[in-house]
Formats: sequence, structure tokens, C-alpha cells
Amino acid sequence: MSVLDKFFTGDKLALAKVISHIEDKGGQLPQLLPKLYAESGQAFRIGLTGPPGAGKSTLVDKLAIIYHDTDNSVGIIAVDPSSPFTGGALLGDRIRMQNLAQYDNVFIRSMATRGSSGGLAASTGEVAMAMDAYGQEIILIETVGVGQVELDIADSCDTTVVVLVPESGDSIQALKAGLMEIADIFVINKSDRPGADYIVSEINMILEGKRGKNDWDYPVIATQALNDVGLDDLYRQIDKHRQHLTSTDNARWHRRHKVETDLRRILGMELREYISKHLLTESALNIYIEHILNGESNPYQVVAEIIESLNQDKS
Ligand SMILES: Nc1nc2c(ncn2[C@@H]2O[C@H](COP(=O)(O)OP(=O)(O)O)[C@@H](O)[C@H]2O)c(=O)[nH]1
Ligand SMILES: [Mg+2]
Repeated sequence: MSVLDKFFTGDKLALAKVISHIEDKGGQLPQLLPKLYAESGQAFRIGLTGPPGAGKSTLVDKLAIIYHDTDNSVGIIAVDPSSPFTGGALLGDRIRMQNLAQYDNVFIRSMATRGSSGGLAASTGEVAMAMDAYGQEIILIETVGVGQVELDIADSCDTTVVVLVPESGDSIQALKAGLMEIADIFVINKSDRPGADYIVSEINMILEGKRGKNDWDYPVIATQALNDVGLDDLYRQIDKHRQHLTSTDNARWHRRHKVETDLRRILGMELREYISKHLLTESALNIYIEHILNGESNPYQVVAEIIESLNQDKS
């Protein structure tokens, strides 16, 4: 029996192997990915993003248990900035994995931000697809909401939850640009701390304009993940957003949007690979750089030449 056969019979080890193959950009991917795609599309993806220490992992774990208790299989992807020393996932995530391992239908995978972040964004989508094809009904994706890549991952989810804490109040203006735009639901976690009411009302103020233009009301929920406060409310709002997306008015638009996001992501990933393999190899890069340093060329000219050579390939 091949790994993929085992995968489709619900073998957890085969799922782990398939995910490793995706992460390692293994040679079977061109055959594998379309097969996974054909079997995916049923899972609901929930992204949780926000600053480090906001309580995302705690929230994800508690949500996972709620979903598990309501008879859903759950996949968790924790996209973590890797430690510069170990290059691997943070210790905390290993402990989490042990805690969640007792739940049969919960599968957790931690992905470290190794080197190129563009590659990470791409493979996170594929890992989610693998979990989806495997049959996990709910996929929770945790990312640190700092860079564009992390924002892209979050944005590719069905429902995006932005997690902030009372201490984020001062930096709310800075957060406005990226995080505020992708959020469907806001969580103010650690609301046991002072300043929670203040940040809730500040976010509500920022959201006023957005609410007027949309038929979704962007809820702001105060939680204490550690003390199990507000989690049911969060669960209900996620469910409400899911119903919103699948309503007759929105379902088609939402499916289209997912296909578009997939297309752009996959093309971006393949182009990046193609460029580094064929157009901007280490040796070509060195030659280009020398030419530019010698004043024989400039970056614009080099790029124009590369694009031109691409066009010639096609004719
Ligand atoms: N006071 C308080 N601490 C919390 C709460 N939720 C999580 N924490 C703690 O905050 C720390 C960071 O949590 P974690 O889930 O790892 O945050 P992440 O970096 O966003 O994933 C941990 O020590 C948690 O126990 C909360 O509601 N109140
Ligand atoms: Mg975390």
C-alpha cells in the first residue's frame, strides 16, 4: 500500500509523511498536489493571527477542544517564527502537541519560518489542503501577524480572527493597516488585565465605517483564554461568520475568492521556484551583479532582459 493509499484510509502517520513531503518540496509533489486538491474543499479554515504572546496558541487549543467535543475532526497548523538557534519549532509547541495528542481526531503540525518566508506561505496552504483532503473538518491556523506573508496566510482562511491584548492599545494605529483589514472577528484576549474595555471601544470606533459598508458586523470579543472566558462567544461568532459566508448571497463569491487566492498563491510559488532554478541561478546572479557593479548594466535592464528571454522561450 502506498503512503497515499494509507493517507486516504485515515492513517495519521501517512498524513504526517505527506505533510513532510510538502514541506521538503519532495519530488512527488506534481502528482500528489492535484490528487489532494481533488479531495479537498470540505474543511473550514480559521486563521488566528496577532502579536507574539497574545494568547493565540491558548485560544487555538481551547477552540480545538470545543470543536472536538462537538464531533469535528480538527487540524492545527502553528506557523511559528523559528528560533535562530534550533531552527525548529518553539519548545512550547512540542508540549502542546503532547497535550493534544490524547485527542484522536486532532492533528497538530508546527511549521517553522525557515529562511524564505514566501515559501512558507505557499506550503502552509498546501499543508492545510492535505489536512482538508485527509478529512479534518476544521483547520485552525495560527500565525504571528507581523509580515505580509503571515497576513497572506491569514487572509486565505475562511474566517480570520485577529487576537490583540489590552497592551496593544497604544499601537492600535500601527496595527490598523494590515491586521485591521484582514480581520472578520476581533478578540481582545487577556481581558483580565487593565485596559481591555478601552481597546474594545477603540477598535469598535475604527470599525464603525467598515460596518456601514458591509453586511458583516465585525464583532469584537473580550476573552480570557486561560480562564475559559468568552470562548463560547468566540465559537458562536465563528459559526455565525461561516453561515454568513455560505449564505446564498455570498457562497458563490466566497468560492470564487478561494479559487482566486489559490491560483495566485500557486502561481507565485511556482514562479519563484522557476526563477531561482532557471533565471536567477547563483552563477547568473553573480554575473548580473558584476555587470551592474562595473556600470555595464543596471537592475532594470537586467530584469527587462530576463523577462525578454522568458517571452522568447514561449515563442
Ligand atoms: N493573563 C492571561 N494570560 C493568558 C491568557 N491567555 C493566555 N495567557 C498566557 O499568555 C502567554 C502566551 O500565550 P500563548 O498562547 O503562547 O500566546 P501566542 O504567542 O499568541 O501563541 C501564556 O503564558 C499564556 O498562558 C489570558 O486570558 N489571560
Ligand atoms: Mg503561539
